[in-house]
Amino acid sequence: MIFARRALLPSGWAEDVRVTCDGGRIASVQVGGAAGPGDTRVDVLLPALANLHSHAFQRAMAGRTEVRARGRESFWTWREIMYRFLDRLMPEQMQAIAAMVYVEMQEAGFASVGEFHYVHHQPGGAAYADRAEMSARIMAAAAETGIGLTHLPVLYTYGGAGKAPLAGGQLRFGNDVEGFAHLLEAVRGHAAGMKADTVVGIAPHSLRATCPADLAAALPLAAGGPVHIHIAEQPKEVEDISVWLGARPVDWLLANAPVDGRWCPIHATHMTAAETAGLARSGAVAGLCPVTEANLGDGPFNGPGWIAAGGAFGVGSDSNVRISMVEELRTLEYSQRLRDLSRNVLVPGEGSVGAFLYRGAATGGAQALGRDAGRIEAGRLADLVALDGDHPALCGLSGDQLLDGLVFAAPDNVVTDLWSAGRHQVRSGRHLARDAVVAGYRAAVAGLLAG
Ligand code: NGQ
Ligand code: ZN
Repeated sequence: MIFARRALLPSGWAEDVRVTCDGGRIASVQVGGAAGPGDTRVDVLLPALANLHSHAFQRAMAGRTEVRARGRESFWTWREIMYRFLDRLMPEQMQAIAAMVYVEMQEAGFASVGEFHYVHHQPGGAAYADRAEMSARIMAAAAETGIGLTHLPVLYTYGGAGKAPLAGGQLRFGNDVEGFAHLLEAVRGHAAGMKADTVVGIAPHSLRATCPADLAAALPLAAGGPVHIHIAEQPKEVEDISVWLGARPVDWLLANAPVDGRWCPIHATHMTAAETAGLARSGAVAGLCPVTEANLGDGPFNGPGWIAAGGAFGVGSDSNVRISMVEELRTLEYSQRLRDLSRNVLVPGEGSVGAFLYRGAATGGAQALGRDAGRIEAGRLADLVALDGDHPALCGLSGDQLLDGLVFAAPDNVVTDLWSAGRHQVRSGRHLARDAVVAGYRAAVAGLLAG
């Protein structure tokens, strides 16, 4: 049971709110009552966000790709380094790194993660004895940390647009559709042993890593679950797809795939006005990763166009170079201000930017992960985060202004408590498994460096 001095409910802000949970879900929400004995007392209670896009292993590359040298200045040269890095990664290292990432996510205020997972095979491309060995490692990390997992095994068949062959580090990703179906079967077998809020979806990596026929054949394998795909992140990708398929990536997708509310196009950075409106109206959730998009030099999202068309959105930490819920939302808005030479861009009409971004990312992120969460109301998963409203960054703020303080002024450590489907993993700002997970992470990084 949780007793909050203030809580953000679907109807708005409320005071003295008691939330009871049962089986990972919110059982009741009572407003204006008193705390019960043994209640966890918190100050500000919010629906916790989903982190809708993560490649956990990339966390261990943070700080290793920021030196400028000739041939090291683009997304594509970053990707070369990333491929070399992952080519040494062993299953136990994958697990240790993912556990660290999930601890950091929960401490930052994310209750769940969409793990967009493509390192399936051994270096060189041979399958592990258990085809889903690496997925099982991701699940073990989720189980150890208690984060809510939406696992998104990736279909990655080709090395580039026009069915180019896989090369180098990409060999670890490779599956044809038949191999992918086998992988999914094994993944679902492992997932059956996980907590009930675990979700399995699919992720055709990008249009360049699949082809029209394979994409059509793979989509039914989602079986009603989420479908995530990288799209239009870099200008070169837009050019390559336009040359190959005769249309820009988002135009092509809208014309050739049944894009709807189960879909989460990741990045969607380089879109025309018509693509922006069309994709927004499809009901798909834009999977925005503002910190990584800044780090990789992708460009700013067309926020005003997306919002004008009523588009849903959520945020993810993608490369995990930095894991911070507040920085994702902050960077999203600041990317718009820097481009438009304007203030308070991401809100329809008039109103609080922090409140619009937070509420939108809460419901959009949950939708993208196939998670019945994003609002504090009976029946939903208990994905909850508590903040210290007395923190210097927040004291004196209330109502939606508190969310403006959170998004624009607060450090991560305003988070005091976090529950993932009712699992109370962060208390007094610290994840319960932090010490053991940090030790495992340090050992994994040392092992990678020694290799
Ligand atoms: C990824 N990252 O899947 O991690 C990609 C690079 C690729 C971003 N698109 C790999 N930011 O494109 O093949
Ligand atoms: Zn990605």
